[in-house]
Amino acid sequence: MKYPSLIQLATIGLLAALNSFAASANMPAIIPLPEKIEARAGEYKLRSGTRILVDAASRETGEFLAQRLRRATGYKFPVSTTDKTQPVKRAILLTTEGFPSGKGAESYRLTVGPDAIVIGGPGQAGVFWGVQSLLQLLPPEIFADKPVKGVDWEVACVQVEDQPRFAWRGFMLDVGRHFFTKEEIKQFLDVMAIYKLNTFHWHLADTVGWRIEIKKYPRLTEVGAWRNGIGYSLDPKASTAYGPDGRYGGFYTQADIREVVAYAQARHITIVPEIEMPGHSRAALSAYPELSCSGGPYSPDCSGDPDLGVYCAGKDESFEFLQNVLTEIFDLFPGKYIHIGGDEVNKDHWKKCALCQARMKTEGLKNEEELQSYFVRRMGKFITSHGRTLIGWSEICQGGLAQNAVVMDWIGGGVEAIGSGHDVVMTQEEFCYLDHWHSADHDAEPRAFGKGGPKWDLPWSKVYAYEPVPANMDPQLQSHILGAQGNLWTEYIASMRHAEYMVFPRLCALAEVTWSPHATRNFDDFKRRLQPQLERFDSLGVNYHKDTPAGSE
Ligand code: TNX
Repeated sequence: MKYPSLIQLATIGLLAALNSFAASANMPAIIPLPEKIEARAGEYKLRSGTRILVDAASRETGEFLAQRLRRATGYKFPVSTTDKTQPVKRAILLTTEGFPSGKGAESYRLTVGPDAIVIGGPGQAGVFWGVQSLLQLLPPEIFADKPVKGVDWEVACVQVEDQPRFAWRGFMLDVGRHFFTKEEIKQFLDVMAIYKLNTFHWHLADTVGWRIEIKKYPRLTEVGAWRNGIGYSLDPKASTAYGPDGRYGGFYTQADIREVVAYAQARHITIVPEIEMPGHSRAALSAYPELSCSGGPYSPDCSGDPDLGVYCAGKDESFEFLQNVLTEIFDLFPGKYIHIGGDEVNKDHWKKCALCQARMKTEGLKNEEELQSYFVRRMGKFITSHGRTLIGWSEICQGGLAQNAVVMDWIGGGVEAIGSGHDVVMTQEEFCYLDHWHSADHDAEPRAFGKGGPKWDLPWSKVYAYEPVPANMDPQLQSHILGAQGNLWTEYIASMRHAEYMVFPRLCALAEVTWSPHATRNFDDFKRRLQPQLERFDSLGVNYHKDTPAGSE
């Protein structure tokens, strides 16, 4: 008997025996909501020794599931490659065989019947997301790190057919303002995977911290990764990110980066690295001040100089330096997109700099906006020549967009960019900035970003209401919207627990915005499904914002 028919048999057999529940309150609580989900009567029970059967392609996912299940249940889940003679009865089958690829690599089908569980998809990404849905069908304690006694490890029978709405379902973490260790990054990746978020945007360099080892320029991390004091009026004791000499900061070695990239890959998450240029670059310029217009000095400290730091656009050395940095970045990050920042460039230095003005003359550039565009285009050509795609914040649109560039729209520009054929990732400040307040009651919360007015208040209900596709957009152009992303900027964040408090559960709402069909968006149902997610966070030891957000009642 061939595999597909085995799967079909398992599926058909289960379906025939089961009835649908009518009431949605009895529906499983998966976030993000699957495209199609049908509850059935009966349940499947995990037992010690439950077999996980895999085809050759699904081995790694099978091992992932076995380990995850083992931690909380304490049971053993032997993983074996099916040899087609083994009955699926009582086992969990993960397979790519017999699933046509027509629906896309991230699609999957999950069937839970009283006798077997089958997860299938055309590729491993889909099978892996199917595993995440299965985990959410189990009691929340399944996410515990140690065996939990007295829990019935039962899964209510269900049939799920699922695929994402958008290809880019992102989360950005600013490790420049606050340094997160590689273990903390892995914790975020773990939670992202639970919500089928597949893009981790790693903001690796900013004004007050350069966080990635670059072999050719050791001073970037020797000097740029450490500052005197935590700054931002934060309590120094709120953080543990201090070096042996008491300075604040830290960085990832290239070995750390490779480890994290592999960890993300195993969870079907792509990492998009960001190296800020030409602005927000004071940390880099504190190490190599000769790349600025004035020659420095600069420091990565928070006090004093409010200038964000800008590379001199007149010096060829600036481009040479950044190209050498990106060459090492290409080697470490295999993904398609390379983020070059591009936001909030203070152009005052360029206005006063003879070399920048000379560059504008020779290149026929009318103003400093066009000089910024020249900068980004020049880097864009380099990135394209290495087979990658440049992505940058809204401001890369100023003075003309580089060819093939992707815009990350935080303050506009996206719609115009789409009009001229560019792709866009939507991350509008008002809906996607997880450093803003959870509610209007600022006194009840730790300091967050922004003051005065509802613009800065972002309850999860508002994230949930976010629609990445602008109203009235020509349907033909909508495919240029790759997806959306939530961003955590960390000026006012000094610890992992605080970061988690800012991110969750708002990121769960964004996961649903980016994965689930728009037509199924339902605030009350999301609220119902959120409750068990919070219990999952408790089991995971992940912190989250607990108060009922204003406006969600
Ligand atoms: C704007 S979004 C920034 C960040 C800040 C953030 C605070 C963007 C490209 N730039 O540098 O941290 O606002 O919300």
